[in-house]
Amino acid sequence: MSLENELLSVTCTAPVNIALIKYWGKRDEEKILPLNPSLSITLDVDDLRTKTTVVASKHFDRDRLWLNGKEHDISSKRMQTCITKLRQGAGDLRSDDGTLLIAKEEWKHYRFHIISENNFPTAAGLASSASGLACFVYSISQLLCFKETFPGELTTIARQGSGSACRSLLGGFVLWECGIAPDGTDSIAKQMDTGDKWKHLRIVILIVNDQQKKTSSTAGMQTSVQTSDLLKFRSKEVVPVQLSRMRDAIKEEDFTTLATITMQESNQFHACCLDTFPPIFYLTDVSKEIIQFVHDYNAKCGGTFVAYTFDAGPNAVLLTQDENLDKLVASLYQRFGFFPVTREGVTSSVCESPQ
Ligand code: 2P0
Repeated sequence: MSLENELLSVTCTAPVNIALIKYWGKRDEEKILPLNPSLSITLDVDDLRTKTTVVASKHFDRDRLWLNGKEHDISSKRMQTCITKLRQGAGDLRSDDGTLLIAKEEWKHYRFHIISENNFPTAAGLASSASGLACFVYSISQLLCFKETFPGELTTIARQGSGSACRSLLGGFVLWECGIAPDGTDSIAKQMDTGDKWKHLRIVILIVNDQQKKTSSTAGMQTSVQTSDLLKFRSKEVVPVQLSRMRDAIKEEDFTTLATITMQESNQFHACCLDTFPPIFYLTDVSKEIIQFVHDYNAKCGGTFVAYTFDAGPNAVLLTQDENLDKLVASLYQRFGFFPVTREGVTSSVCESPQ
């Protein structure tokens, strides 16, 4: 059988992940090695995904990428690094009966057309680069029959597309190891916990603003590394302790501790943004009202029933447990009047987690 004139294609989806222990700052810009480990939860929700189709042909003259219907430059160093590393690890393509269809050496003659779509706002602090680059790397790896030379290698490639993307390749609670090796081979993402015992966890996403943020995460964290003493202190002194507590909380199914650390982490990340010079403001007045609402809600209920976390944008991700969901949603509606419909620029959706 010859594939000389065939178009080969594969379509994959990748989910968004939400960091509970935040990644902010790199120790190596080129290889995208983080200052500290981070921990995320992968969201199992159909309306927060990237879907990517990769078509390969010997007859394409170059690699091309379309994102949400618009052609994008694919010549960035990050994307080229990912494609080069994926090509290097390509395997033989065989038919079901074992017949060799494309030998691994042949892939260098193929070029890709990559069509990617996010079904949620891009670059609004909703982890679009995480699901986007994870899907980009994963779908090309599938097409190329990529073979890992060490466990977690694919996550090191996704990491070089965008740091947080490495966490979107796995489900449940995912740890992105900081690593110590200068070549970054030990800075991989691993599933820390399947999340099977956390099926009652619910995520409520409040879209405060779906516009693209002014300061990209990449640029923002660069300035933070250069100017924020708080970030240095946090990565060395705070994150290791919080990560260890979070690990125990996940294992012990301790929502109160998980929720508390999640809020502290979010606050410290945004404090680092404020400690950056010039400061970076991702939270808006509405974001701050949501923070106040959560603390008031918990105080009124006499415990920790809901947590918030904010990434590099104003949109809130709330964590709660199934038994509290209806009450929380009713209170959100009473306070903000934005559930379940869009009102005053704020929308919300509820999803199950983890994946
Ligand atoms: C996180 N964020 O852990 C943190 C919390 C934003 C705030 O990962 O430069 O888009 O591509 O590695 O991965 C955003 O950073 O940055 C991010 P690059 P990325 O989810």
